[in-house]
Amino acid sequence: MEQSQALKLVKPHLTEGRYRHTVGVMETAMILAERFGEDSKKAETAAIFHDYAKYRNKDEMRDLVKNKLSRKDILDYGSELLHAPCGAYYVEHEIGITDQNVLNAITYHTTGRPEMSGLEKIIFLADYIEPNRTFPGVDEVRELATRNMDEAIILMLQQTIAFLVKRRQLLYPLTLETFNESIRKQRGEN
Ligand code: DGI
Ligand code: FE
Ligand code: FE
Repeated sequence: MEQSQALKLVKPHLTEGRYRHTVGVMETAMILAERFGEDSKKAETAAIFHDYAKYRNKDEMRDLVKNKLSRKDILDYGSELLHAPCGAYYVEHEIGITDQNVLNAITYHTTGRPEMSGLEKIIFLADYIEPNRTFPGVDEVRELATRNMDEAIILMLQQTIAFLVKRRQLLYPLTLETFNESIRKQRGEN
């Protein structure tokens, strides 16, 4: 699908600020794809639709994860996590995207997962470092992302988990598994 066409389809689902974020994720993801030898067209598509369900009805999404997506466990960790797996479902069924790697990149963009594909890593990271993000520590992750995607992801997970702990938010087990696996892999490589 043409970039302009995809952006036109996602726009009515987002606020103005969220649309700006989406364009930032798209541009960042395409740069990362070039840099790390991944398919930049898939990165573009996954990025454009990654937050497609951000503002969907929460009860509808709770019903969807419970009954259609077999991800019932997500319901115990607050409502912020719903938009990722539900977004992939809606994008498949409403937009007609069928590429499983693109759909997985959307499903896992908030938590990551162990053994992510290159495309999944790119969307996970681009969502965090796109130019409109201003969290403390984001520049260090941006710097690492210029040369080592796995190191950038470790720092991003470290900061995200610390942020959640500080606010006494529940940690979703998959977020922790992603972190643990990244650390194990890094140790194996050193
Ligand atoms: O949708 P975005 O704002 O662009 O970014 P995102 O999809 O990464 O969502 C960020 C939100 O997800 C943020 O409010 C923190 C939350 N989150 C990420 N990992 C976890 C989590 N929330 C809980 N409770 N547990 C997690 O492990
Ligand atoms: Fe998101
Ligand atoms: Fe996002």
